[in-house]
Parts: sequence; C-alpha cells; structure tokens
Amino acid sequence: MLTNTTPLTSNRGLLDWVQDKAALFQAESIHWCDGSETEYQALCGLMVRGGTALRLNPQKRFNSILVRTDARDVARVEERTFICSRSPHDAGPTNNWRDPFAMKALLGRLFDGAMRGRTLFVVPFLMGPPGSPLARVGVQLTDSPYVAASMKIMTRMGQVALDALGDEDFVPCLHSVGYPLLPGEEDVPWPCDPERIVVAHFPEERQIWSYGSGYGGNALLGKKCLALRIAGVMAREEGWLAEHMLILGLSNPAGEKIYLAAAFPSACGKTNLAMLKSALPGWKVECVGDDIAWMRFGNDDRLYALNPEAGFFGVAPGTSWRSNPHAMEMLRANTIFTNTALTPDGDVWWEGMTEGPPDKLVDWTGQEWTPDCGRRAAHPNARFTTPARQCPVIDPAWEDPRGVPIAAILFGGRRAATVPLVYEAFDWAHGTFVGATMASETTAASSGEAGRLRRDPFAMLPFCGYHMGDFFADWLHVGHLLPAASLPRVYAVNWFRKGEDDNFLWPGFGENVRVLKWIFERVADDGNGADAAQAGVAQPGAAQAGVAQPSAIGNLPAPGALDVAGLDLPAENLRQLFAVNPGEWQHEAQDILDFYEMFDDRLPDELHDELESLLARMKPSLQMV
Ligand code: OXD
Ligand code: MN
Repeated sequence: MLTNTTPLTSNRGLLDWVQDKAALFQAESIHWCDGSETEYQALCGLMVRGGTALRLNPQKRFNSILVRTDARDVARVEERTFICSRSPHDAGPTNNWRDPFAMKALLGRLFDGAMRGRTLFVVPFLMGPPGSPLARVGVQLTDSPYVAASMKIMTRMGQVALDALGDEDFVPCLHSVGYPLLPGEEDVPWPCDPERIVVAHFPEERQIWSYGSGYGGNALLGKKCLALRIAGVMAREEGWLAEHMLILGLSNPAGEKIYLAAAFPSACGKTNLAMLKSALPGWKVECVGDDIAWMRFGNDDRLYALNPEAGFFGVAPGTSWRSNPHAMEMLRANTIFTNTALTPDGDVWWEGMTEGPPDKLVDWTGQEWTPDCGRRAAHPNARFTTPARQCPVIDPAWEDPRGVPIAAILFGGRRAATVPLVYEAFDWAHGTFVGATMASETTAASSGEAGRLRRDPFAMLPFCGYHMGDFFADWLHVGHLLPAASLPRVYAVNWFRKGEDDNFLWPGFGENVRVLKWIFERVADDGNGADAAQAGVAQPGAAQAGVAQPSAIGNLPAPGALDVAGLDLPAENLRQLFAVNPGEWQHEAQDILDFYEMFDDRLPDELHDELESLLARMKPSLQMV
C-alpha cells in the first residue's frame, strides 16, 4: 500500500513545508515517494483499480499501461500558464503575467481542501545526473498517482533526490488536480478541474504552483516548469543556459564523434532526430536527450550540455518503424501510453504507426472505432512516457555529470518556402539572430489553422520564464564570454521545404544524417569536438567535404559538399532546396521587423544590426527583382 508516512529526510525546511501544505490541502493521507520499483508497481496498480489505466498485453508491451484522460485535459494549456514576477516587465511580451500576490491568493483558495479524500504524494525529484554541478532538486506535492508514476520515469525520483538534497534548498512545486472527494463520493477515472486550470511560476521565489490539470507539462512540474522556465531564471543569474533542445552524438565511420544541440518547435520531429537511424553506412547518431539541454561553460572554454531528464515524454502519432525505429524498439516495455488507441489484442495504436489502420480499435476516449467512423483513433497529442535508458541508441555519456561538449547548435522549423535545407551562420551574433527569428508553420493537428507562420524564438516561446528580449541579450553575451574559436557553430535547418508541385523536396527521416554529416565536416577541424581531419572522411564527394559558399543569408554547402550519393534526388530538387529567393527574403525581413516591435527597447541593438546586415547583403539581388 502507498502510505509511507515516515519522512525520508531530516531536511527541516522540507519537513515543515510538507506539513504546512498538507494542512492546506487537507489530504486524507500522505505518501513519501522513495522511487522504488515496488512503489511504481503500486502506483500503476492504483491507477488500474481506479479505472485510470489498463494493463496492456505483456506479450506486446511488457509492464506497460494505457491511460485515458478526461477529454478536456489533453495538452499543455499555454493561455493558463503564468509568469508571476513582481514586475510585468520581467515576464515580457511573450508570457502571460499575473501579480504574484493576487495569484497566490487565487491558488490559495483553490488549493484549500483540494486533496480531501485523496493521498498526497511527496515526490522528491532530481533534474540532471547525480553529482552534476548543474543538478537541481525539486519536490512536488501532488494528488495524482499518474503524475507520481510519470515523475518516476521522467526524473530521478525518490530517495536519490533526497540524498542529493541533503539540507539544501529545493524548488517547491505544488500540484493538485482540483477534484476533492467528499465522504462516500465515488472517484472518476481522470479527476481534473479543466475550467480553472492555472500553471503559475514565481521566478523570484523559484516556486511552481499548478492546479486543475493532470496532463503533461501542466502537471509533470520537473519538465517545462522547472527545467525550462524556472531553470532559465536560475541560469541567467548563475551564468549558464536552460534550453529547449535535444542533444545528440554524431560519429563518422572512423569512430570520431561530435555532439550537437538542436532547437525545434513542436511537430518538427525533434524526438525523431534525437535518435535518428542513419541512412549513411558507418555514420551513427546516439541520443543524449530529446527535449531539454542545460548548458554551461567548461574549464576548457567549451560549452557543455546535459539532459536534465531521465525519460522521454514523446508525441506518439507519427512515430513508426519508418520515422523512428529506435523509438519503436524502446516502446516495447515499461511504458505509460496516454490517449492512444487500443487494439483487440491488448496493444496500442496511433495514426501513422502502420501503413493502414487495423480493422477495429477502441479509441482514446474508450469508444469502439473502425476506419470509416470519421474520428481519430488516438488523440493528436497522445504520448508515450518511457525511460531514457531503454533507448537502443542512448549515448554512453548521457549521464556524465559534466555533460557533453557541444560543437554545433541547430535551429529548425517547418517552412514550406524561403528557408534552405541547411545554412551556417557567419558567427555567434548572426547565429543568435537565426535563433531569435526562427519560425515554423503551424500544423492542422496542433492549431486547426495549417500553414500559419509563427515566430518561435529558440523554440522557447512558451517556455522562457523571463523577458524574451533579455533572453536574446544573454545569448549575445555568451558570444563575448568565450573565444570565437571555441564557440559552437550555429546552423539553420529545414527538412520541410516544398517544391512548386507542393511535394517535399527532401526525403527527411534517416536521410537527414546527410545534413548532419556536412555539419560534422564543417566543425570537425575546429578543435571543438572530434579531431576528424576532412581528409580522414573518405566518402563520395570527399573532395568537397565540409566546404561552404557564402550567400546573403549564411554559408550554404558548396556544390558537391552535401553527400547525396545513392539518393535518388533530382538535381532540380537540390537547386530548389538551396535557392535563396530575394523576394521571399524581403518578405521574411519585413516579418522579422514586425516581430521585433513587441520587444521595444529590450530588443538588443545587435539584433537590429543583424537584420540590417541581412538586408544590406540582399541589396544587390533585391535591385534585380
Ligand atoms: C513538448 C513540447 O511536449 O515541446 O516537449 O510541447
Ligand atoms: Mn518540448
């Protein structure tokens, strides 16, 4: 049973805080999570008995469950996510701001008695590998067994976190689904209070208070709330970076290796890239993380990145043996699936998993489903929650407390036009401009309004816990801290460019390694990772390996430098993939200027300068349009 009432720590501050908040929540019982396997099984058992989860066929998915949420609680709710800094100017124009006193008063009322009839789980969790100088401890109080079980997968949870904490301070995280039970009242499978969801961050006090939702980033407070929004504020003060980036290791056939970090907005295949199965023989990608990178400077002046998480909370639809075979392998066991469909033989299914759908399913809402019924079988934001160590290509250094040295940073987006397959920024300031102005077309699945361009600077739009203009300034500042030669090089990538016939010009998926290979060859002789001399990479097109040619927007691969050997890619596709169309870029520059407006005087001058330099470089070709 889950009633470990004996505190597993002697940390006075923590003990007093738990006692104080337990009185506010009026929970029926308290359970201190130790993070053991036995406890995880008990949490799953609780969900199964309560109708929240069902066990999947162990022959298909060993030790795995399927959870169905309330249909009104299925995603992060950005409009109900708040930064409660004392001054609205510190939250900036990209965040919802609320006065911290007013917000605490509101949440104090909502939390009062919110856990009546329920167990309060004390969930200590460590973000970052044990022993890392960047590792941080949070403690989440929650009334959701789904959250406690998910935190066991996504973080280093339980005793390990308390041991790391000792007598130090932690990030207090309060969470209730907002569905107290009156005496004798029967519970529902997915309790929540969707009309009154609030996810509040108090950056000055480094606290997180969340009410009403049990789902994803609203409720697993270690992830977006702590590891991005609150960590960003800590990082700023302490001189490091908290980024919405995957981290991967890339090895060439000679076994030389570099590490890359990459930021993409959602629906751009971030998890797929993080564990990509290379289509080029001998080239290998290994995964350090798929979502968040904490980066700091090493004593050797290089930038090191670590993954603060211990699991993957990935979007299931679209994941298949073609798009991400390594993910499919890791999902065979020990996984929580949420809002996927169920097959008659007790397995999960989602759109895009197989060529065609099965004849019969139970959909994510629990209703019978057939291919002609006109509904989706899985929710578009259905998820898998699975331990990172299960990834068949997890990088050997993924838990290195120092992190891994980053040789290049990629900024990506979904752009049907304008942006080439890949280009290299001229220098760090230009790279910061590329990150600050990155944009992506929204997909029908996520917004209902397909093809609208949304600027999502550094893919941090919903995750930056302070003024985005200051965030840009912090990035520019990094460029002044390190010698230019040891700064990672910066690249823009776009797998999604379309031709005049509206078809994708680039095959994507495993073939994206060809772009990574060009980047590898660009940085390999920088002394920033592998010492792979270009001559050591004996591949087709080796004469051109790693060569670039400047354009108005950045350095493009020189003719022959992108390895397309064995790829049946028409020359016309290549031409269109790398075309820099002056008219499109003039439009882009205008759009960037409009976007700049909201930052007012907190937009660093250097970003204005970068835009002007871009226009100046475009000028000769614009005159010809
Ligand atoms: C995520 C996101 O869930 O970025 O990782 O939305
Ligand atoms: Mn993310």
